[in-house]
Amino acid sequence: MTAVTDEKLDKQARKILRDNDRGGYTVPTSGLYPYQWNWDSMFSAWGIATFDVRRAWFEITTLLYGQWDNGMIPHIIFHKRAEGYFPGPDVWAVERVPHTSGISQPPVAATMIRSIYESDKKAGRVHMELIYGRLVSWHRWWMKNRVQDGMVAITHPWESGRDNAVDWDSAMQAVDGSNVGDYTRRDTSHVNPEMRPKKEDYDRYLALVQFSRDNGWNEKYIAEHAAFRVADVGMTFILLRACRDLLQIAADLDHDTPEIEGWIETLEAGVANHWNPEGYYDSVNLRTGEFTGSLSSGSFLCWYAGVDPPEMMSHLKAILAEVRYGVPSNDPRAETFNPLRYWRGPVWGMMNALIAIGLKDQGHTLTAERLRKDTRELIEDHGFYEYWSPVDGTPAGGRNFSWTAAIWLTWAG
Ligand code: 9WN
Repeated sequence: MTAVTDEKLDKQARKILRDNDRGGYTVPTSGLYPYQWNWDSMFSAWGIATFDVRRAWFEITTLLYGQWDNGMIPHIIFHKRAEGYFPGPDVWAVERVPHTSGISQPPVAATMIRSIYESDKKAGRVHMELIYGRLVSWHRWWMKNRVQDGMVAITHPWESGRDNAVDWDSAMQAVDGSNVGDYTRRDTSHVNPEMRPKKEDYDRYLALVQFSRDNGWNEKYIAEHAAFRVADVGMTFILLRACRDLLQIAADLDHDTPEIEGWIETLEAGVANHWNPEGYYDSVNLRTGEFTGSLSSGSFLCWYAGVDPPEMMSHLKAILAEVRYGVPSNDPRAETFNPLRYWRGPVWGMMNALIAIGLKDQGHTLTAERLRKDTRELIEDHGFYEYWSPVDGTPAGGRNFSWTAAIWLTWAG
């Protein structure tokens, strides 16, 4: 890789983030995802901060416009009308402005914001002071409503950010998708349907939205009665990491820390409950108490959360030996593996960034570097795609993707 090509890709990455700017918030990609998505937006802010830190703070502020009074930060903020995505605000039927979805998404915000703040300590302090309380109330919402036995529960596969991952297969069997009525998907008109979740998945996704909507997004009721409730191993690791970063922010701003320290203790204890006796971190179907039997990319976020069992490194090495480009979102030796179907096999650049950050923190620098090199090559050879085949690098999903551009500027490039 020459410096000239590097510069060209840097320029392209910045252009993608600017082109995907809708006036204060960044869409994941034009067409396929025309609104502000929670974790995408925080990756975007991280990337934008490398060339326009004021705009990065604004990105964070617009995400927080969508925060509910109970602290929840929704997975989509529908700031203004846009065509081409289903389900839109009418399906979620959340009565507030701006309209939002009714579920959340992986809380990478505190981690990304800490990094932006570290790079903009002086001028950024005023922003940090302003949003700190909102971050705390979001974390408090997770701890109060979603933490069970120290593990983070999701109420919908979309909440995990890893929509059709194998982790949800067994739990989704209990969801009846046969009565959701007629609807028209829009995703399959933007990208190849073979690279997206199947119709039977979508029927169930909608059934879960309708159930929670019809029950007024009441967390207590949903916790007791919804068919689907899974302790997501990726989510537990992400929240644990985010709490550690929030603690550092709190200390820096001179705020009290015992509450956050308590959350960290709870989640650290919960990590043990994700340990499948087969020898790896796994999600747990909370309706049956059974492990989901999936060694997926969520499991490999352990290092990102500061957890480093030798077994996980052996698994990662075995999996990396099977594919040309790591980390696949599903175990390539599993029957369910599909190299192009979304979260059932493809490699995702932003997951690689999180996994590699963790590996590096824990001193596994060579493996972290392999992930960076793989990701660089995928972007250099094909462009800023949503995801790729880990087998041969075939690009898939949306093009000119914001978080792929962001991780190029911050980590891969
Ligand atoms: C549903 C926007 C989002 C990402 C998720 C990814 C995908 C949405 C969809 O796109 O999910 O939220 O319609 O497929 O799985 O991680 O935030 O990029």
